[in-house]
Amino acid sequence: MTDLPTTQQLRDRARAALDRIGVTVPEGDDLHARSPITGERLFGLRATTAEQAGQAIGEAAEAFRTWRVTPPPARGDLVRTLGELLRTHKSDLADLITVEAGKIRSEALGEVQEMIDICEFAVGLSRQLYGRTIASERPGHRLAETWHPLGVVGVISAFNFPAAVWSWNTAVALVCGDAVVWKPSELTPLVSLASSHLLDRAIEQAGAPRELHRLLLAGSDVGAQLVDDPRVALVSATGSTRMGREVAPRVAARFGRVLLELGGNNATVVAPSADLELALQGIVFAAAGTAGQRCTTLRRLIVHRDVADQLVERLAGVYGRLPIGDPFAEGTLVGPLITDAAADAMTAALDRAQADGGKIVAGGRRLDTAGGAYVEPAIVRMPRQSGVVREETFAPILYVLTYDTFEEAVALHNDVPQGLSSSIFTRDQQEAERFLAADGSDCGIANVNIGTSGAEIGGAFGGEKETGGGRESGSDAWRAYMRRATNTVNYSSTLALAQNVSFL
Ligand code: UN1
Repeated sequence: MTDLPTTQQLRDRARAALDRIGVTVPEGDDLHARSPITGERLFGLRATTAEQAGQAIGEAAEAFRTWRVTPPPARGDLVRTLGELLRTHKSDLADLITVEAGKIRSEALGEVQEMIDICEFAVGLSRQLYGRTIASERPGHRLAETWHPLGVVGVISAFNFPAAVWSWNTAVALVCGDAVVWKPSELTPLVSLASSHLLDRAIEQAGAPRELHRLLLAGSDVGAQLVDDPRVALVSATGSTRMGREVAPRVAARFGRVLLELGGNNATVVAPSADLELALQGIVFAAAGTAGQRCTTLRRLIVHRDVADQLVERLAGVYGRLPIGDPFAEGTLVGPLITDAAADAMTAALDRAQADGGKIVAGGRRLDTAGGAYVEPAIVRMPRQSGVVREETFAPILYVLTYDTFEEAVALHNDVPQGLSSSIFTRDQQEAERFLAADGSDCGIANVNIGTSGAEIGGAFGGEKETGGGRESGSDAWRAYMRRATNTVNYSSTLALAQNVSFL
C-alpha cells in the first residue's frame, strides 16, 4: 500500500481545481465535502433549503417555456459549449472526482471523457430528433408523429459516477428542450458544484435562460421533494434498487414519468473455448476496477468446470499483485471504498458467503490504514448461487460458480433479481449468438469477449428487472426525455372516419 496524501493536501488540490473552474463554494455547516482517500472532512457547505428547492423547480419550469421553443440545433449549441468547457477543465474535474469518489486517475479522466462524448452525441442528436410519417388508411390524410420537449427533468445521481450520469441525462435533456433540476449524491458535492458551474458558464456564453439548470445540494428530504413535485415531468434516478422502490411509486402516484437505472448483479460466463488471457484481463478490470463500485461491476463469474481451476488460479495470482492505495499515485489500480459502511458491508457479505460454504481464494481483507476504507478485492468460490450472491454488495467481491452445460450457465446467469449487464467469453460462435438471443442473457447489456463494465455512450444504457427498465445515454434513449404527439392531418374536403365508421 502506497503512502496516502494528507487531508490538507487533498483540500488544497480540490481548492485549486475549483478555483480554475471558477466555482465559489457556498461554505456553511449543513453538509460537508469529504474524501474517501483519508476518510476526512474537507469543507463545510451550505445546503439548499426546502423553500429554495421549490423555488428552483419553479424557475426551471419557467425557463422551460422559452427553451422548448428554441430550435433544437440552437439548443445543441449550448451543449457544444458545455463539451468545450469540459475539455478545457477535464483534468480539474477529474481531480475533484478522485478527491471525492476515490477513483484512480485514469478512470476519473475516463469519466470526464464520457461527459465530453455524450455532449458530442447530443449535439448531433439536436438535428436528429426524428418523428415518423405513417401510412394513413384514409385518402387525403397525412399521419405523422412529432416529438416535443417534455418539461422539467429531475436528475438524481449516485456517488460512483458523480458527474457522468448527470451529463448523460442533462446533455440529452437540454437538446430535447427540457430544463434540468439536479439532486446529486451528498457524498460528492464538490463535483456537483463544479459540473453545474461549467453548465452555468455554457448557458451564459450561449445566451440561454439562466434557470435552465438548477442544482439542489441537499439531503434525501429535498430529493423526495423533487420526486413528489408535479412540475417535474420526468424523474431520472440512478442508485440502489431500494431507492428506486421508493421513487417509482411516488412518481407513479402523480402520473409522472420515471427513468430508473438501479442495481446490477452482473455476470460473465467463461466457456471452455474462451481465450483465457483475454478473459483474465476483461474480468480483472470489470471486477476490481473502480474498487467494485460501478453498477456494471462484474460480481459473478460462471465458469465451465473444465477451465475453472486454471482460471481462478490465474485470477488469484493477479489479485495478489493489485496495487491498492492512493488513487492519485501512478500505478494504483484500486482506490478506497467510499465509506467505512461500504467496507463493513463487504465484510458482512464475505461472512455470509463463507457460512453458505464459500471459500475465499483471494483478497477480502481490509487494509490497516488510518482513515480511508481500503480493501483487497476478493474472489470467493461458491458451491451454489446462495442468497448473498443474488444480492448486489457495492464492493469488489467476485463470486465464482461452475457449470457443465451451456443451458445451466444461462439459467444461473439469469437467476438473480437484477438485469443490467452481462458477458460471455467464448470462441464458439453458436454459443456467443445463443447468449445474445431472446432466451439467452436477460440483461439490458449483453457483450461477447469483453467484460460487463465500461460501456460506450453511443448505446442505450440500462437494464431489466430490478435494474428498473430505464435507458439513458445513446441510441434512441432521448425519447424518454420528450413527449410524442400523433398528428392526423386531413388535406381533402371529405371527412372520412377511420375503421370505415359512418356517422351523419
Ligand atoms: C454506473 O456505474 O452507474 O458502463 C454507470 C460503465 C460506465 C457507466 C457506469 N460507462 O461502466
